[in-house]
Amino acid sequence: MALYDVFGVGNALVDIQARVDDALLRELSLDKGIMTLVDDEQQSGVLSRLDGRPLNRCAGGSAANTIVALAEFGGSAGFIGKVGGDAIGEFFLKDMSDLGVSIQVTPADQPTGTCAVLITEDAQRTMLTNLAASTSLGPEDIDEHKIASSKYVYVEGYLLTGETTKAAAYKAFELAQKHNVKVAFTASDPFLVNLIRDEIWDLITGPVDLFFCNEEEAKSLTGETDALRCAVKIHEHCENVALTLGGKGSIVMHGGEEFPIEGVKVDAIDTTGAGDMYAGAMLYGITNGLDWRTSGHLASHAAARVVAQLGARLDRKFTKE
Ligand code: 26A
Repeated sequence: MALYDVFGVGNALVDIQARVDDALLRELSLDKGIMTLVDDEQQSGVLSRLDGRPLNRCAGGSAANTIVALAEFGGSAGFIGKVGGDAIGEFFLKDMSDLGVSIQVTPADQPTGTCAVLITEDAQRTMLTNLAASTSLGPEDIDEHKIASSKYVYVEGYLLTGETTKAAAYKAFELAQKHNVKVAFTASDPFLVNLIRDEIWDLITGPVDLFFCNEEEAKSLTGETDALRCAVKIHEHCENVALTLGGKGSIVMHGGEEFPIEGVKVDAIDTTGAGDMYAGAMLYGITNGLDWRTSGHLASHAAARVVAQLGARLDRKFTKE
């Protein structure tokens, strides 16, 4: 009997969210809707520009959000990541464990990573990520027993951007295969697909049992212009595919069958974490006896709800800065 439905491996970040106007993005020379990597100094500079605005803080990181979603649905979930031995790191640990996530985090010498999430009127999120301690997650941090005790291991594509975090990801794949644990993987970001397209093909043809991607990532990966053709092409290589289409719903592929999942209409407030929530709800469904179509519906509804509120979680309680 598996102890955990899903064990996630990812960057442990604390999100600091603020609502901003387009003018501030222009002043900071930021392209709207994308993620930019920053260092300590740049992050402090951006955060100081947010002085006086209400800021919300919560444990973030893409895979961590997915794991939290799964825990919120009542699934048994665990997470492996790396924080610094600082107050922000403690905040991350407490925030995750309060939600019932079994967490295995080895403290690093660097400060805990942060993500400034700037939310504009049009519900888009622009992220500045200072990975800091997260970058030192390595293969030695991947606990074989935890992986072996799970139904699925969930790995974020973002890990493939760093040398040691990439080795950690491959260690997780290797241990999952050794113990017959399934692997779910998310493409994470269109920039990543452009950067390592061939490697992503190798992964989805190899260890990955369930692949999550959005429309932009799928198009970049396959070179197709039609979402369904993208899904079919990916499914030729990968057992299970969940391709999200934003407000238009999603396409789930399983066993040669295609399940189109219609979108759920909402007044969008903040798209942060919509894809993470989708993956969390989907993984909850398939590890708790729901079929693929039903899991897809659950995921679409959960993602729509998260878009209709601030932050990456359902019914979240914010901690004021
Ligand atoms: C390697 N990078 C850039 C990242 C991230 C990240 N999670 C992992 N690695 N940059 C931003 N995030 C997280 O994405 C979530 C929304 O999907 C943010 O913490 C945010 O909660």
